[in-house]
Amino acid sequence: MADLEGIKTAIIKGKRKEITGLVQAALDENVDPHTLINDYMIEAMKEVGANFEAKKIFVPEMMIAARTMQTGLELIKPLIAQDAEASKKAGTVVIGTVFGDLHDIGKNLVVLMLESSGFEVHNIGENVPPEQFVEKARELKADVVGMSSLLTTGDPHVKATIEAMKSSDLADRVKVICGGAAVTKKYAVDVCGADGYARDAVDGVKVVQQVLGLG
Ligand code: B12
Repeated sequence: MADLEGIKTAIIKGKRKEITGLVQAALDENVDPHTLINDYMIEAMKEVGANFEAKKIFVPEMMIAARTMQTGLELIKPLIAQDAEASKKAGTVVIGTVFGDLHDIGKNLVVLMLESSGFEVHNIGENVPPEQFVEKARELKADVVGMSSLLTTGDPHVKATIEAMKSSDLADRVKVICGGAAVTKKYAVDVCGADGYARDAVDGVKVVQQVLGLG
C-alpha cells in the first residue's frame, strides 16, 4: 500500500534518495497527483517552515527538504501537464518571484496548474525587479502578471511591482495578481491595488480566470 505519510516524512527529513521510490509507488497505485501534492507534500513543507521557525532546523536542512520536494514533484509534473497542450490557450500569464526572494517551489506549482488549465505561462524566474516584470509582460504580450512573495521583507517589492505595472502603458490591458505565504489579500488588493490574490495554486487558476472574465 502507498506510504503517503512516508512521503511527507521523507520531505521533512530531506530523504532525497527515498522520495522517488515512495512517490512512484503511490503513482503506480493511482493515488491522485493533486492529493499527493496538496495533502502530503505541501503539508510537509509547512512543517519544515514551522521547524525552521522553532529553530529545530536551519537553512541547510530547509534547503535539503526543498530539494527533496522538487525531486518528488518532477515525477508528478508530467501527469499533471499531460492534457495541457490540447487546450491552449485561455490566455498568457507571466509569472515570477519578486525582487530579493529566491523561493520558487510555490510559484512553479502555480505555473504547472495554470499550464494544465490551458494557459500559456512564461516563468521569468526569481529575484525579479519590478521593471523586468513590466518589460517581460510587454514582450510576451501577457494578459496577466503573477508575482510570488514568501518573505515579509518582500512587501515593498510587491508594492513597487504593482505600482510599476499600474503606472505603465500596460495598465489598462494587463491584470496583476499576487500570491505566496508573505502576502495577504488585504495587502495585495486593498493596499497595493492588485487585481487579485490567491492563497494556493488551485485558487490561482480560479483568480486568473476571474480577472480575465472567463467562465
Ligand atoms: C523551502 C524554503 C526555503 C528554501 C527555498 C527553496 C526554493 N527553491 O524555493 C531556502 C532554503 C532556499 C529558503 C531560504 C530562505 N528562507 Co525560506 N522557506 C522555505 C519554506 C520552508 C517552504 C516554502 C515552500 O516551498 N512552500 C511550499 C509551497 C508549495 O508553498 P508556497 O510557496 O506558499 O506557495 C503556494 C501559495 O503560497 C501560492 N502561491 C505562491 N506563489 C504564488 C504566486 C501567485 C501568482 C499565486 C496566484 C499563488 C502563489 O500557491 C502555492 C502552491 O499552492 C518556507 C516556510 C513556509 N511555510 O512557507 C520558508 C520561509 C518562507 N523562509 C523563510 C526565511 C526567513 C528564509 C531565509 C531568509 C532564511 C535565511 N536566514 O537565509 C532565506 C531567504 C532566501 C531568499 N532570499 O529568498 C521564512 C520567511 C519569514 C518571513 N516572515 O519573511 C519562512 C516563512 C520560514 C519561517 N517560518 O520562518 N527557504
